[in-house]
Amino acid sequence: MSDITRAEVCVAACADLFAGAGETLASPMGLIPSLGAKLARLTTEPDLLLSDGEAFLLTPESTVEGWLPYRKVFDVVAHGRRHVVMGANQVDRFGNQNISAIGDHAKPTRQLLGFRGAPGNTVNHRTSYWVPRHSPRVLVEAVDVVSGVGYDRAAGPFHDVHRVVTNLAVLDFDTPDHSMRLVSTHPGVSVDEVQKQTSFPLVVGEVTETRLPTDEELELIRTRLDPQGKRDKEVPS
Ligand code: F8G
Repeated sequence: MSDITRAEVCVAACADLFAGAGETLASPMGLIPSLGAKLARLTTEPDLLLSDGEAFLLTPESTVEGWLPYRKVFDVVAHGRRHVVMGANQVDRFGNQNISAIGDHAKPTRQLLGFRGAPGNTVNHRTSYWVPRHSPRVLVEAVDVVSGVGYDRAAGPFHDVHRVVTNLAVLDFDTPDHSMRLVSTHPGVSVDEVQKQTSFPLVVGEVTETRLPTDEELELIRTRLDPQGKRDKEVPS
């Protein structure tokens, strides 16, 4: 199907983040990760729990199916049956993430969101990142401030930075020193292009092409999950 968009490839890659998750709370930040979590729930992961981030558990069509008030989210974080997909202003080769500030900490040039739940998330349960614009200023050698904790810092037994999905590629940390590795490039993207848009040398082994969504997944994305096509605004083809 030649009309599959880059955004749809990214949604399927985000759905694959939850492969094998079972009865886990998915906490996807942003549109594409949210579509991915809902897609996983409707296909391979029927037990995945989706929260509205406020008080309820919802079905993919936003019907209330449970009560999860804000304070209870902290219990789930500590318990560890959660997989958060956070954004990142910067993410480095060991998976440290920055959503707090840019520049020298004593006098930042930009104040961003703050630390939010990032430190607690990364020490307690599986964390992935979504980067809609893969560029050298986001994929940096070292982050300016550590919000989410990476593999080069002592982060304890539950630390598990799983993958980074970007508009160009899928990356992970499955290397001897947990340095970021290129897993797959999206159709039409070369390994060179991904490297050029990354400030540090990626580990490049057997790189595959990111899979295309199946016909069933495309149908779900286009008719049930995002009929207005908002996904293509976040990731233009
Ligand atoms: C930069 C860069 C860069 C941005 N280099 N400059 C500039 C140089 C840019 C702009 C300006 C602004 C558990 C839990 C929680 C909770 C609980 C429960 C979490 C504890 C819930 C509530 C809470 C955290 C969830 C996310 C973040 C999702 C995104 C954003 C973004 C963009 C972060 C990517 N590299 N970058 N600039 N949150 N958001 O040129 O300059 O800075 O830039 O889990 O919360 O508290 O905890 O951020 O920045 O996951 O992904 O989209 O702020 O919008 O506008 O791009 O234009 O002003 O000159 P942004 P942006 P200028 S878990």
